[in-house]
Amino acid sequence: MVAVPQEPATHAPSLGLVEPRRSWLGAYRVSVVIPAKNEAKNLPHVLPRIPEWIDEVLLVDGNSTDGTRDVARRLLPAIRIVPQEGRGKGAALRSGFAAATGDIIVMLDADGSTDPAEIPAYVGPLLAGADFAKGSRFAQGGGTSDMSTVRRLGNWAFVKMVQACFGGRFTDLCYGYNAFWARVLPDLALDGDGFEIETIMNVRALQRLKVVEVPSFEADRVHGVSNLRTFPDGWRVVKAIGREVRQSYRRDWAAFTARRQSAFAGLAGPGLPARIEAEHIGD
Ligand SMILES: Nc1nc2c(ncn2[C@@H]2O[C@H](COP(=O)(O)OP(=O)(O)OP(=O)(O)O)[C@@H](O)[C@H]2O)c(=O)[nH]1
Ligand SMILES: [Mg+2]
Repeated sequence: MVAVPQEPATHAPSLGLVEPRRSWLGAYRVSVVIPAKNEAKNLPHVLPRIPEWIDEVLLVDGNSTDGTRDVARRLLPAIRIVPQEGRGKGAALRSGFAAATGDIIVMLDADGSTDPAEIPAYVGPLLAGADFAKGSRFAQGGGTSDMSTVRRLGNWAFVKMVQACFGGRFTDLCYGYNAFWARVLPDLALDGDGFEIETIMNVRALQRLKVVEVPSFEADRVHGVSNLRTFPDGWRVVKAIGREVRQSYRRDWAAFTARRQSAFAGLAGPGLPARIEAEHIGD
């Protein structure tokens, strides 16, 4: 058997790119945004796995007290540490997106459950014409070993709820591994602070953008405990879906009344006398 040369497992000292490797990306730059709250022990399972052709890695630190920032700088000297404005994963991601300079933004977690080696599977569909590449643990080829039955049921119910209101054939709603063109950020107009951020993002993307689902595997977090509290955070997701539905109906109603008003304005305007004149000419 021919021995296949192995890729080095660690980064080059800076995020300098190897040109031939990224010719397929053209001139586009890719940023990776990673929210992290006390993930010092997990970062060694994440940062060295980021492909070397990534232009920029931003770690949004949630006031960690376990040396997360130092570990990140040691593992990846070129990393940008971004302080978060506000509290929660949603606030962290919004700070990271605002600071990112890439044309494409990839978001993934710092706990070792989302594998940076999957990044090309997200970037590919974007280059092929999608606006938003949405990770899914339940699409064919995806999976999870990090989801309790209760969370699985909750996610399934949320998917069905959103499908009933907006349609679509997507398979996952509350997953933290996505990628999108930075230019769509104004369309998403993100405003959530907590774990509902992914739901808000996905629901808006599904309504407004060209979305492709990417099968992804979510592994167990390597060390530490989850920041997510199943029931309070699940309730935040329910409220976020309710808000999106209300906003969508309000928008539809406003569009409907605007259409009706312009139709009436057309009837009462120059159109009507012209028709009457035409009838007289016919007499
Ligand atoms: N900066 C920042 N990061 C956060 C905050 N809350 C969570 N995170 C990060 O967001 C990512 C996802 O959080 P987790 O606690 O793993 O939540 P989860 O993935 O839903 O839960 P598990 O499946 O149990 O891991 C991790 O990288 C966290 O460190 C926060 O308030 N600020
Ligand atoms: Mg996690």
